[in-house]
Amino acid sequence: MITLYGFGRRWGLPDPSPFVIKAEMLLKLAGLSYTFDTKGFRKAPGGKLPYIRDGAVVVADSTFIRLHIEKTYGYNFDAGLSPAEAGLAWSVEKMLEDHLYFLVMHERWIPDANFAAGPARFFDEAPALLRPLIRHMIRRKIVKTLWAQGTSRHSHTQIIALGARVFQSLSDLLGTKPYLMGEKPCGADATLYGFLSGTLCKIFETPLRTEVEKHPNLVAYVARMTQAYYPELKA
Ligand SMILES: N[C@@H](CCC(=O)N[C@@H](CS)C(=O)NCC(=O)O)C(=O)O
Repeated sequence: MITLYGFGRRWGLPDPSPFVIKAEMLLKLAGLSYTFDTKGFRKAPGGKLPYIRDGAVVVADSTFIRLHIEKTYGYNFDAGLSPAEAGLAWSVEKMLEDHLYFLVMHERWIPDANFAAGPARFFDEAPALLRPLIRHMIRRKIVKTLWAQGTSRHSHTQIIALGARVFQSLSDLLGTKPYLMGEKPCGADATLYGFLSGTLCKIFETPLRTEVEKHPNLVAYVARMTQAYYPELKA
């Protein structure tokens, strides 16, 4: 039995982390049984979620989880795609993970109201006296990350403009297809769903969400995926 370690259901999402949603979606798409464990963060290899335990094997990072599933269970997430289509799907995935991720992170962690409504709540269980300090320290780490990566060197208008371009390209790519590359979900759909559902999350006030909402096909995609894979969550 596989154990998936994530943060857990929050904010009306399968998980606050798009990478955890991706990993869970990959397990679902491959039809593998798994249990979801929300207590694994302290033991996370590399200090990040998601990771999985599969028997004696521990695999960290959503992309390596995908490779593990492909190798160990012989599941081809991109079956039926041409090499060019699979290459495009992989590129879209990496645009989301290595570009959009930081725009979303900015919107969740930097505006005070969004931080208070979302990430600050991660530390609600910390001892009351230490809680403000822990919140401050972790937020400072994110501020440094966003500066080093470059996103917070842009104005807010520029950050939203970058996001708008991402959503326009995703909407154009998806078109009227049910899934990113056609009639059935491929590997990158796991990632696309993780990021779009996270950006549409209603607890955050951000123009990034408005930019997604300008594209009815993206909104419908998230509703369709939620209905199909997380019927317990309201679409
Ligand atoms: N490349 C990793 C990224 C995972 C990741 O960035 N996880 C974040 C949550 S979205 C995390 O666990 N951060 C905790 C930390 O940095 O302390 C993957 O694909 O799994």
